[in-house]
Amino acid sequence: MGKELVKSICGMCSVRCPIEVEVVDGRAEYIQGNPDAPGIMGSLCPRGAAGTALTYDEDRPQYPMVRTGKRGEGKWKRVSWDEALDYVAEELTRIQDTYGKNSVLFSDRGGPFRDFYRAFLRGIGTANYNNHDSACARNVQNAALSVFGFGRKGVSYDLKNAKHVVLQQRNILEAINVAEVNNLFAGIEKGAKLTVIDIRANVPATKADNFFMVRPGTDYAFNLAVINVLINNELYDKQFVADWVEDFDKLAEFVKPYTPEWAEGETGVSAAGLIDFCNQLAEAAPSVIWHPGWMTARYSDSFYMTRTIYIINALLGAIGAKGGLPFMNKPGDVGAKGLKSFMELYPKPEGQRADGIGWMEGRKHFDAGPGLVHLAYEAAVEEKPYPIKAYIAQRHDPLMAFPDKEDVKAKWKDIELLVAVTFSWSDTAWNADVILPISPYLERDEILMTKNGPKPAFQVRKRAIEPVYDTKAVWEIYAGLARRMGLKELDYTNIEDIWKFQLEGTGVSIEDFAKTGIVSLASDPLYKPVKEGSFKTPSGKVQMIDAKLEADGMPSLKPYEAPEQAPEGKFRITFGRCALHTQGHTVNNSLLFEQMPENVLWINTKRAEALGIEQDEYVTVGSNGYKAKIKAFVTDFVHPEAVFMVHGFGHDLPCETRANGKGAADNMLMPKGIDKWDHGGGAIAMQEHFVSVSK
Ligand SMILES: Nc1nc2c(c(=O)[nH]1)N[C@H]1C(S)=C(S)[C@@H](COP(=O)(O)OP(=O)(O)OC[C@H]3O[C@@H](n4cnc5c(=O)[nH]c(N)nc54)[C@H](O)[C@@H]3O)O[C@H]1N2
Ligand SMILES: Nc1nc2c(c(=O)[nH]1)N[C@H]1C(S)=C(S)[C@@H](COP(=O)(O)OP(=O)(O)OC[C@H]3O[C@@H](n4cnc5c(=O)[nH]c(N)nc54)[C@H](O)[C@@H]3O)O[C@H]1N2
Ligand code: SF4
Ligand SMILES: [Mo]
Repeated sequence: MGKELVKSICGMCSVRCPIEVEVVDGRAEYIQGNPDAPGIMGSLCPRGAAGTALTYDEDRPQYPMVRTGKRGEGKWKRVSWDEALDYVAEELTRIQDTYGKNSVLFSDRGGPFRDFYRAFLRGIGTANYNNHDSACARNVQNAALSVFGFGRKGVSYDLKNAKHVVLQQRNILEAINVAEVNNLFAGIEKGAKLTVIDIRANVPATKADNFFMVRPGTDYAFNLAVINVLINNELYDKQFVADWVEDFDKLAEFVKPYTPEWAEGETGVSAAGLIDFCNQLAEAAPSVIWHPGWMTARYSDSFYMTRTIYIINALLGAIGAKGGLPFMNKPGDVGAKGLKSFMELYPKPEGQRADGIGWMEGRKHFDAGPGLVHLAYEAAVEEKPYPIKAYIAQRHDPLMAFPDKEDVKAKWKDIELLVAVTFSWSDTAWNADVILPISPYLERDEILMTKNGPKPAFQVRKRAIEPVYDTKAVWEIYAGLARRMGLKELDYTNIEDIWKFQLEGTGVSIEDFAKTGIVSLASDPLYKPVKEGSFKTPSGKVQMIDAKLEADGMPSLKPYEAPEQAPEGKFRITFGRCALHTQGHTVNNSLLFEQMPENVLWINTKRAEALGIEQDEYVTVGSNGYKAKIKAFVTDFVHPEAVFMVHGFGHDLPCETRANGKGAADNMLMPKGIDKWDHGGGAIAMQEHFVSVSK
């Protein structure tokens, strides 16, 4: 067999960096970044490099399984793929015949590989497709829609050409996207300034020109004061505002009370520092990127906070600007034809969504496409507007991604069929009725994906090696279910035919991917000017007043409310990512586990002293009956009101031989947290909880 270099796409997180895999005698030996890919330059993050350990991990589910004991008891029977798919298809049919088409709920991680299985969902007639995003970036998505009329991916970040980058609650050097990191450093080398606004000194803070440690939960106050200064000191882009901002006068009136001196009292950041920062921004405008954030499921005002970020970018003229937030290009923008969609083979399913999005009072302003899955769990409990009796979690671990897994499990108790489609063990898989194990990314082909951006492209994920265990690709699973449920349009038996369907009419053929794995649809990056039609709001402008939001009973310009105070002696729980792990699903990866086997609890020096806690000592962190042991990281560089930990630890599954029992689970420190959500943006407010810490 010899040595081979296969171009593919990383699957260790949702960024999907282009990779090159060295395969020796059929075994994946080494992974590096695809040297032909723009922005990657052959580099990968540590997780991407550890993909081989996922591939050869004996701890992962190796074959399809059906539960034999009670839910969550861990008793399984090995079945063949035919048995597993027959069982799921029969159960889905029975449930739909008994309770109606929409009684099947589905959720996934989102992303560019969804078209085929979303077509399957349309084919079987359920309206209840959801992604995971109410635990992630939904507030950003809905804030972008509210201000610009297009979603968060309607703009990109021109980090290479920026003159000032602002990271507020955005940990760009640990919550990694390799191309973004490389582009940021290219920008910094050319002289870009970096400002970090955070509740602790994260890694980006160590590289920053300005670091503002804000009181947890007061970012909205900080931003309102920035708008106040930009307007009062006339530091905004007057031409851009005159041409493209609607109801600017209402904004100006609204921010009047929010002076920098007022904000100092709320946030702890000096008024003089804030004013100086605003002057720096104005100097760099329009080549400024104030990143709107990513994991923003944190507070009940995170949606409004994110709206202010988009508004500030607009005031600085950065929307559509080089070095700012240029408009994203799709294939059509550069004169190319997009991939043909399987979803279009079927009509949109009829009936109301179970989560109420699009039709229920207070939920009409949300983006209906991927829904808000936590609200569909409510429907499962109440059987309103109809019963939910089957649930497929595809590449989604809601029991770890949402707060308080016992509470979430209780909401699922009347669901008759729980299916986990996954490549690793997870709380959700452990609690399921059927496990359909996916081949990890090195072992599977995937439908073609489109990468929108300055230069849109098509990309292919090709299997680098044959499956190590009895697992299947995502398309094989849904083609198998489609075959059994009479959807002959999706009854494919090889990926080449799928690719051929997708490429129809594009003028591109699968051979064009052979050399680099990527087919670029433009030769140069395209910067589209702001013009008529750029903004998809009713007025065609950046809107301060969102009529849809107001019709749902919420103000567009919401007065600031101070965050709840921690009860005496307690701390606000905060969390984030680290460079070495992806969410909860790499902790058991042998290479990454070796580098970082547990998380630590960041605690401010003064507060630790008062509790008699010393550096590296194990402490107990607890809330509402959950208690975990975790090592203390005592530091001046975290706000005294908060403790911080990396998410994804504290596993308790016996099948995960390495991760079991290591570190603490932040998600367990948020009792019944799924019921606390931001009604403006739709995401869970995970940092509205307090914990105790003891020696
Ligand atoms: N308390 C707390 N909760 C959080 C967070 C937090 O920081 N703290 N972070 C939030 C964020 S930002 C997110 S994005 C979510 C993440 O949580 P999820 O949306 O659930 O996503 P993952 O944990 O990445 O993956 C879920 C499952 O899919 C499996 N999987 C991974 N890749 C694949 C694949 O390619 N195919 C298939 N079929 N399965 C795959 C994994 O093994 C894992 O079991 O959690 C959110 N929840
Ligand atoms: N290595 C790695 N990279 C990843 C992921 C991963 O799991 N591992 N996951 C990917 C995913 S799904 C996502 S959503 C992104 C997340 O990307 P980010 O949202 O950028 O990452 P986080 O580390 O969750 O949080 C960012 C920062 O918010 C800070 N923070 C917490 N509370 C507050 C607050 O009240 N105010 C302010 N100003 N700051 C606060 C934290 O200290 C942290 O530094 O990362 C992606 N990239
Ligand atoms: S950021 Fe890292 S883990 Fe994520 S796709 Fe890129 S290399 Fe893979
Ligand atoms: Mo996320």
